[in-house]
Amino acid sequence: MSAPRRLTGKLVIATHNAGKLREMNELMAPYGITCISAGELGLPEPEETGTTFMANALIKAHSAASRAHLPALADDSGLCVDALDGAPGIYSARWAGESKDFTAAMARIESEISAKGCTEPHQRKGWFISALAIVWPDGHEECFEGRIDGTLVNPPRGTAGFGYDPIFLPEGHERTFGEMTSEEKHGLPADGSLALSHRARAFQLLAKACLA
Ligand code: ITT
Repeated sequence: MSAPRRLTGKLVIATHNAGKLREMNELMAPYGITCISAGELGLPEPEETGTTFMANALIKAHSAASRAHLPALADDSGLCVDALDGAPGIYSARWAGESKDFTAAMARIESEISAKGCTEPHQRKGWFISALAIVWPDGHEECFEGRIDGTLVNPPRGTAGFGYDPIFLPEGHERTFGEMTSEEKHGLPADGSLALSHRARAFQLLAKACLA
């Protein structure tokens, strides 16, 4: 196996999700890479036809890299609920519909798990996954995945973050992602220990492999 390819110069952040874009910009900030968003370049949103998080991350990164003629980083992520056999999973964005209504998507999760009688914390387990793919214009790919386990709370708590953050209580913590600062949710510990969020954990692997 060859060594991972290093990232230098400019990088397209291939997302149209403002919350993810902010987190990815914050994660990249210390590394001296010039980040340009898919929105700034007017890139289209490709159809996510994959059946896994990584397949969809690769679809988005290939689409952006070939159009922008630059390396592109995409994230495909989502919330998986144990009691719902892993749903919404890769359909996490789609559960919020065209209007991106995550209040409704969180209410749907709550109604589906309460219909199954899941009231105790141990019956309300879930996990976030982030699949990160970097694709270069010549088609080279580097892939990384991060996961954080937790419990789903009701009612939702906090207004920070985005998406499903207000219902996700990461294991070992007393505040949801929606109640945490961005530094607490996805900051990279200076001592190199494991970061908290799924995206930060995937990014730690990416940084080790592809950033100086
Ligand atoms: P792009 O494809 O343009 O990146 P998207 O929102 O469609 O944006 P996904 O297909 O990966 O992205 O959908 C993942 C959804 O899962 C996303 O819309 C969020 O609602 C949710 N999600 C992912 N990471 C999250 C996080 O850190 N906190 C809260 N919700 C998250």
